[in-house]
Amino acid sequence: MEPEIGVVLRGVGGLYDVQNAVGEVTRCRPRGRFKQESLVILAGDQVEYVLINKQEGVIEAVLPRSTMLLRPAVANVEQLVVVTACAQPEPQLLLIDKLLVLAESRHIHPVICLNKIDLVSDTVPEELAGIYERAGYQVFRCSAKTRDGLDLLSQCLKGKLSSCAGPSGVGKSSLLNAIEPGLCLSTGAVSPRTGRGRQTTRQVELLPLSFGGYVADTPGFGQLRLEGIDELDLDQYFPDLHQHKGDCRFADCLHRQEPGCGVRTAIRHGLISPSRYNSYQVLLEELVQARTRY
Ligand SMILES: Nc1nc2c(ncn2[C@@H]2O[C@H](COP(=O)(O)OP(=O)(O)O)[C@@H](O)[C@H]2O)c(=O)[nH]1
Ligand SMILES: [Mg+2]
Ligand SMILES: [Zn+2]
Repeated sequence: MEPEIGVVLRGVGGLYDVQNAVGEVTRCRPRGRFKQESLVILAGDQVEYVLINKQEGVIEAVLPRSTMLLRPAVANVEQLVVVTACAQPEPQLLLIDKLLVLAESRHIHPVICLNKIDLVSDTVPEELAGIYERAGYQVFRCSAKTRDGLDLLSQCLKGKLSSCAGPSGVGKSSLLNAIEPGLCLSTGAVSPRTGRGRQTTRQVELLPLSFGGYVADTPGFGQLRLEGIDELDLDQYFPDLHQHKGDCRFADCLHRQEPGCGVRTAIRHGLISPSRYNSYQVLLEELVQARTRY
């Protein structure tokens, strides 16, 4: 029988739900050699599988991955939607910048969603959006509650494999529920008893969107550590800083105290948002600390 190609939606106790191009889902087990060769299958993987009957199949091969996120692990994410609330909880600019660096370093296209605009006056989202639009990012101003901005966000999700990221309580599940009412994701920020989000699943699941595309419902990228980034490369993942690097006197300028630094000149001229440079400095220090810990 001709093998089919599909995308892994979720793993279920050693089996995998695979969806083909016309939306049919087949529960598949991996070929025996996957275990022998300790090959891992992730949500988001494109796989080749053969049907053994109407509902069951066998995964024969995993196609090469274009991108890869860890903790939670999900393959082939094209777009990272960095979600923040305008209030409740307060935006954490450092975390937003860290998620943007993560995406940039993995060649995943990041966009930003400012949720809960209904809770604040217009100046709050405009100030936040200003920081990120100046840095070249697309910013969506949304409210899962009033449905403001959801059409534009849906358009951005259409036909792509996206993942939402951001701290618990910002409204990731609420946004997805509002965009795709059939999903019925559980919402409600923090359980007062455990202090943790109510969503306890650590498994990643890809949610098919009725208008085309998938969103990974991840438990969030909580303990986010930047790993495997060279200190000298960090500025590449800050496009707004990086565009001034050519003006630095030294090619290996880290934009700290070096003389003739084009990045710091740009900041003095108001061309870079101070919060972005602050995040760069904090993350650079984190990378230095991680390197010198041994
Ligand atoms: N006012 C307001 N509340 C929201 C909005 N989006 C989500 N919430 C509330 O924020 C809380 C956390 O939402 P949830 O979707 O669980 O956040 P998640 O942890 O990021 O998935 C819930 O009580 C939601 O009802 C919004 O746009 N406006
Ligand atoms: Mg949630
Ligand atoms: Zn410099």
